[in-house]
Amino acid sequence: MNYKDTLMEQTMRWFGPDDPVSLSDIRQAGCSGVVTALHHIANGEVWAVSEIEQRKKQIEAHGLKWSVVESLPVHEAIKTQSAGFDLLIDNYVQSIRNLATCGVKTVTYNFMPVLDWTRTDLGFELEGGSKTLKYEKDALVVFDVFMLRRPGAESDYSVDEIKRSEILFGKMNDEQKTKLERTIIAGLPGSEESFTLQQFQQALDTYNGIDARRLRANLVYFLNKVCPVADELGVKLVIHPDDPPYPILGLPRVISTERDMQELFNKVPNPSNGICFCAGSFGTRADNDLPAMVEHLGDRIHFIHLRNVKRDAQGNFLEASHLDGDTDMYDLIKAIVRISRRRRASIPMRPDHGQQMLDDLQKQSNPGYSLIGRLKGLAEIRGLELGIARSLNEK
Ligand code: CS2
Ligand code: MN
Repeated sequence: MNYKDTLMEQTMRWFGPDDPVSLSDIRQAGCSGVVTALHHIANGEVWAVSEIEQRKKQIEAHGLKWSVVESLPVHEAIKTQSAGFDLLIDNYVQSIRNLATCGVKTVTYNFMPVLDWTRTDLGFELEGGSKTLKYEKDALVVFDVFMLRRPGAESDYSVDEIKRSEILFGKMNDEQKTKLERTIIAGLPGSEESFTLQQFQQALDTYNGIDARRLRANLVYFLNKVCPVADELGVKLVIHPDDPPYPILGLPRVISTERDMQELFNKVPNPSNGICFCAGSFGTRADNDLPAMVEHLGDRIHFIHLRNVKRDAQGNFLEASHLDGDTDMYDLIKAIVRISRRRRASIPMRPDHGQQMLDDLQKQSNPGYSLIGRLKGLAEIRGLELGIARSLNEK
């Protein structure tokens, strides 16, 4: 086997025909595949074969392949097991069948309650003028305690945190408050929901009485229905970890650590039960040892998101350059090269977000998904991987 055969498959996320980044842009960036979803189909409805085929043709017309679905969203009623959830699971299984019929066999989802990923600033300016995504704990507390006024929110934070946030809130003008609210609950790229403050509190209330144990049981229930079919069809169902990987806004989290993952694989050992290894999400916790996680979870990893974060002890983090944050990308990619060789597999990977920079600063783009920053990240990762792979050969 040539060492090139087990290098990661290079992809980028594409949000469909409305994405300001085009398929030819993605092709020019050096990708062979795209990661996309049928975002126009409402969460919970079946993805028809005709719709999947049409999207697939569009992608293939640009010399690309539809490598991974991200995401086939899991309806909130499945997560909370409320009215109609069994029917929604049937629909989910039917979408998986239809995707498999069309040859699309890696499917990403997440099991985060209410919100997909969460940030408090979508345009934090870095030295030099590029912009990045940031999560500031105090801003989240401002939103939770002083804007949303979630019942019982105060008890989730320290006295200091509340004091600091109160001062911060006092300094914010209306425009800043609206911006913070929209940033947290208007829905980031890829998420299927968007809320007003009132709707948001109602959505949180649907989790009353659902703790992590219960949420995990609901996830296991869901997988026990979907995985047997996926096994049969050769589909890999990969769960995206929580972002950030700890409870927020009083909501439970169940996919934040290696332990969470191991527990899930113990409970649902089916081969289709896999993981989307998101380095940025797991890397937000200092107690997650990423290269070790790749080693231990290796056979279950069927999709990789690479990005880096700079974090501090207070729980703040920002999305750093791909080679430049608290995650040692050299160690991480070396672990990926090793497991790919062991498995004789080329695992699809995408640079999971990028900073907004250069010409993109003047352009409309989906936060985290402008082209140039992702191209930079991809190029850095590609070079690092090639260097590691070749030097391992020489040894
Ligand atoms: C996020 C998520 O990792 C990411 O980029 O954009 O939207 C992620 O795609 C989903 O949580 C996966 O289901
Ligand atoms: Mn990710």
